[in-house]
Amino acid sequence: MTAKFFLPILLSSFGLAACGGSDNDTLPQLAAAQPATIANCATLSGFSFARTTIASASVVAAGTLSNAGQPVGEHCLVVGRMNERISAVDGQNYAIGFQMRLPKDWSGRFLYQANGGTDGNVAVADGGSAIGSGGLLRNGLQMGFAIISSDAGHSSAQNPLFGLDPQARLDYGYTAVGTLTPMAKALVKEAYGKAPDRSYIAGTSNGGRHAMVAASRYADAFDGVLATSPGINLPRAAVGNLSNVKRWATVTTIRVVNGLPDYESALPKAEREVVASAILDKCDALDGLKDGLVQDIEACREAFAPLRDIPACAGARDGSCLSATQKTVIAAVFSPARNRVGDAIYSGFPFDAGIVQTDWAEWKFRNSLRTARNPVCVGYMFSSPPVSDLGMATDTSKTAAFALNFDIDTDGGKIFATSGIYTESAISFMTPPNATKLDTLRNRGAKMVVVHGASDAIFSVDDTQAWYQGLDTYHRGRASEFARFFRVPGMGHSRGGPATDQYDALSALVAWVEQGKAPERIVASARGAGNVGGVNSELPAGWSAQRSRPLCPYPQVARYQSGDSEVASSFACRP
Ligand SMILES: [Ca+2]
Repeated sequence: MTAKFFLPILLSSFGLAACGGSDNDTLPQLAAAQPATIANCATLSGFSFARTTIASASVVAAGTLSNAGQPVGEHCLVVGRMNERISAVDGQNYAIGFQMRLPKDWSGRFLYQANGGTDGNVAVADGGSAIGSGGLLRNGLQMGFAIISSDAGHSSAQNPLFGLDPQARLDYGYTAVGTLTPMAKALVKEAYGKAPDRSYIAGTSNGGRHAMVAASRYADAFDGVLATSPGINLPRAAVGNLSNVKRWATVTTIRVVNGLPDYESALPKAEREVVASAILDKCDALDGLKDGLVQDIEACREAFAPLRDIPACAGARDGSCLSATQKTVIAAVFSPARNRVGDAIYSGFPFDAGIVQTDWAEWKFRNSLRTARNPVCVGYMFSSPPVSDLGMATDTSKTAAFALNFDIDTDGGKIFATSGIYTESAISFMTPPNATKLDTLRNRGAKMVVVHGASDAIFSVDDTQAWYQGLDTYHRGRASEFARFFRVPGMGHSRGGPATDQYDALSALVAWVEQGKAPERIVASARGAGNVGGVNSELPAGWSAQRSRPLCPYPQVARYQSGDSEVASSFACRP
């Protein structure tokens, strides 16, 4: 007995109490949500909350919205905004715009739908694409969630130059979630006569980042967190991507299209197929089945070497091989982006057959040129001080020049900096503080599911894997008791590619949070011909239209056992 009570004191005296969960505690089981029915939609127009304006509250009839060919049920749409203000920087009006959709028949659950991209747009609060997966068969409204969606503090017209306003930066980074959530829960209480029994946050890409940040900053507010393709280190990812433009430029064959370089000519689809074939030759069978999917990503790291295994051109490039310089460029682009002193600014990427997809090229090539993507994100939103020439907001030739001349030290270093009125660095406002120390979330019984495509070209699955490994280390090898990480072979950024990319991770999360059913696997399907959620045009010939695979919690891998090779039940999740 003495020893039992002495141990925590001893650990504490050595400073170990700061580590994650001890070895003998049991996590609390949260109670399941209970349904309720909305009392009166129209009266919600009179809802009162600090610094909140309700513009409208109106009933949306069943069938007005639909998803996967199914009508969405009757719900109440509440539109409003919070924290209206005039910026001292640009004199513009800012507010955190939102909409809430409250189903008539409510499950008792609240969902914060975290949106993607650079926000600035109140996406329909149906809990659809934000949840992740390609083509959901049921969205959040159909599942009975009361859902909020927001623009995260700026309008689409204020994209991307909202980044010059320090408060708009913070709202985009994290404070919009922190500001809206208490209001949304109060509105739910007014609508249904009780606050949400259980609360969730889910998002994809930047929305996945919002969810990861919430797990760290707002762990008391959410019982379940779903992050798909999360940009955990989004500013670093954008810098890493831009730092590779110079490399691509050395092997670009089409110098100018519509006044801009065609970076995809550095590695067009035919040559990406050569790379994918070389990867599959070495790695496809390592999971027990040659099926066009590399499940055993770790074994593939050992088995595949780009310089050795990608066919080299004897003469000129002809689409069946890569030049020696191309191979060197690929090896560099897939390696961690490093500054001049050798520090990794961003993770590397695993080699995976999904490199063939169109979306891979979008992120690696064209989004480095676009006025809405990497250059303006880094230049206006993440750099302190921001880039002073505002021309990149509208002039693609300027974004292209910024990308081609981007210096990972002098330009990239500004994401770590503060300057004048920009008192928080992008690393501070965009990334989760203490990302692996999720004691608050864990100890209250909340759960977390993270899903990432192995061929995501902008946010690396390896970055998310490194986060999960850090989480597990901090939580003494017991992270899987409250957080699980699923890799999706072949899938690109959020969806698509030669992959089984249709799955319902949100229902898996709810079952874990409310019933204690930890997800030992999540079944994912290919979206072949006839899929009502939307057909994936990039599925290889030879796959069954309904091919299914288990997504396995890291570090487990879907390994073929026996039986029909097109169905998930023929696979086991194993180390
Ligand atoms: Ca395989």
